[in-house]
Amino acid sequence: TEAPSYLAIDLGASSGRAVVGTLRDGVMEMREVHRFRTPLVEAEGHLWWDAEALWGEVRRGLALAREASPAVRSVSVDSWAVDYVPLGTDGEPLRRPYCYRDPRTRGRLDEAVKRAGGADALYERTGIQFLELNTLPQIVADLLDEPALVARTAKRLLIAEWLLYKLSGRMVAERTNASTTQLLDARTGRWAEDLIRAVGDDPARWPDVVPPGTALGEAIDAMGVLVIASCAHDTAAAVAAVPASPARQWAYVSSGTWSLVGAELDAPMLAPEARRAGFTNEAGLDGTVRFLKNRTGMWALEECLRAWEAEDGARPAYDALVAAAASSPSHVTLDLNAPAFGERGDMPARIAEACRAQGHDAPDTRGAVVRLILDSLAASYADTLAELDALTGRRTDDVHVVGGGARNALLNQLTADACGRRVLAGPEEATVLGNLLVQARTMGDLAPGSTVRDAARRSARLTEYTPRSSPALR
Ligand code: LRH
Repeated sequence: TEAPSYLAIDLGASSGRAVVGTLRDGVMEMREVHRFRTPLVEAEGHLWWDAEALWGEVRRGLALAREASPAVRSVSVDSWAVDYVPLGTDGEPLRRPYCYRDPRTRGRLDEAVKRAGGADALYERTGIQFLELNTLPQIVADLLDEPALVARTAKRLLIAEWLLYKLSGRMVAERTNASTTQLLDARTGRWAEDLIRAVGDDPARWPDVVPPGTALGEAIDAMGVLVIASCAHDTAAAVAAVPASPARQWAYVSSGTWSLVGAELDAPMLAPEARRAGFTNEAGLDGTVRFLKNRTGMWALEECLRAWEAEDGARPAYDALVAAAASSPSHVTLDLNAPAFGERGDMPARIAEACRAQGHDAPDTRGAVVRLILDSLAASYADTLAELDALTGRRTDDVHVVGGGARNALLNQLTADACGRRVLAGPEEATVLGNLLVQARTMGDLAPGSTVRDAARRSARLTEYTPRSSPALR
């Protein structure tokens, strides 16, 4: 009999891909059939996602997957979190979705906290870190800036779920993604309806919450392919596929545009210390909690590459830059998590400026800039790991680095050095792997007794990095 295949469409803030996975002897083999830059629109002084172009890429991915592998049985979409498409009563978008980096939410978090009855109450209820990019401040911005549009909004769908709706005709909020809105009750995993009312909105605008692994129905234009809500949040899919061994205490860095640094817990930690340390309790697969902190990831480097590409008229070679960084001495580290680095544009200038503000020279070569970024990321992972261990009262043995950033060997070594822990890197396509494995489980294809993580471990190849010295060994 033919080995079963599935299609994962994974949408990151900088690029998207469609990958066919085939399950053979408990191992998920992956083959990319489509890759594209995530379509972004800068217009009217705002940053938006081009939702219609995204839908075009999803359809193209599905068509290419069916060509490549007629055995594809199911499809799922995951994406970055928090952003949403407002829909009218006819189910059509009322406007483009805003990008979470749009500055319209400035100051809206404070307003949201006020409406929600204070910081401790809001955190205790939702468990979600306080970031202006969250859905909650975005909704407050909508209510204040475009009340007429809100009045016409019948439903809101997060990006992945909007595409699942386009594919299946069913409107849902998948729990892992919905948890990032800051509008879900962290204990029940349902909409916090009274909180939604307290901030001035109507809970009827959100669809029913479904758990990851829910079959939604046949795809509208692909006969016989089942649409499944996998982990719709990319980070949840990646954490589900961390190839960790149950015998070790492990933490993860899900390394992409963002680096999500944290652990998997059985229950949320909702105390004010966790809030003050900036940790979040996002929903994971099967009732687990993703206790993690958003750290700036490859964003800073991606933005430098974009600036240098504009300067040169061609994209600089990534590997050559990392090689130059490897032979550049360490200079200073910056807190790249500071708001000044969160906005689009001028990244090399922002970095130079921040160095001078601290009384240092600006890095004088591109290799030195990249080195500074990687040293800064490693330092920020080490700080976060220390906070994580202090909050959870355990000592991490292994740091699993998954996602595209795991292919950066220099960063992996710097991370091992800074954390004083063994780093296990891979898989690079952890999000896709998690997405595919949850589909396989829903289809009943995982061997009896085999968990998603067991299958992830069998499917992954890991590279190990040991600390060269142990400055941070505590
Ligand atoms: C990573 C990610 C992250 C969110 C951010 C908005 O892609 O989903 O988990 O915090 O995007």
